[in-house]
Amino acid sequence: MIDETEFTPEDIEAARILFARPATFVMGAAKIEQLPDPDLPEIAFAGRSNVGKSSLINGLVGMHKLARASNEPGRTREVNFFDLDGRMRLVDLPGYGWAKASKTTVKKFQDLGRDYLRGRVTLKRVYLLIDSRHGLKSVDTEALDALDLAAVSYQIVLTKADKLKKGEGEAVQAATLKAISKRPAAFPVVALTSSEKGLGLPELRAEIMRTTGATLD
Ligand SMILES: Nc1nc2c(ncn2[C@@H]2O[C@H](COP(=O)(O)OP(=O)(O)O)[C@@H](O)[C@H]2O)c(=O)[nH]1
Ligand SMILES: [Mg+2]
Repeated sequence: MIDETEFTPEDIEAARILFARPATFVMGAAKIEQLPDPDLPEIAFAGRSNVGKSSLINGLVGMHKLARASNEPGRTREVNFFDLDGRMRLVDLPGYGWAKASKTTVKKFQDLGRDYLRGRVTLKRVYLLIDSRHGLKSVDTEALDALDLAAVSYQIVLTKADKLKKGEGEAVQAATLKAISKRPAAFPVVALTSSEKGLGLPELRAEIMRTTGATLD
């Protein structure tokens, strides 16, 4: 979990209020030319298909159906933009590692994700989601390399912690932290979350609020 001592109860409360405000779907972009104007700070969520990106966005804003959460990989082949209270955008990036998609399709949407990551001036941080039951896999290494290359600040977020046994979360957090310790653009904290149970979400909201510089007024 994110080190809670980093946030005061006031920080956590302010973030709770902010994320309870209206969140709306802005658009899904299938091409780099279709992105919205870069006029708001953005936070992006990346990770393999099915890792829990859409569920995490839903969990953060407390809406079950804002971002589509589904087992159908075809629904996540766009860069999806969500507006939070006109103050920031949450960005759902195309998932990688789908077994069923063709090589060309995979490449097309990975290129889109990569172009977005490289060129987006308003992008404040990328959260790279990793299933806490599996830890970092070789398919994730390519994503980490791309993020380091793009020099975008990123942080690992472990998902589905509700599926772990007691103590396993801390172990996978420590192992993941060790694995990324030499990566230049990695934020040296690994968050442990469960969108299902809300674990780690108050701290993640506070961190996003801080990272984007968003305020309540
Ligand atoms: N148990 C559990 N399941 C989750 C959690 N987050 C997502 N899931 C499930 O994992 C599957 C994929 O989630 P989704 O958000 O669509 O992943 P995405 O492809 O990365 O957007 C869905 O069946 C979700 O219900 C979680 O925190 N706990
Ligand atoms: Mg999704």
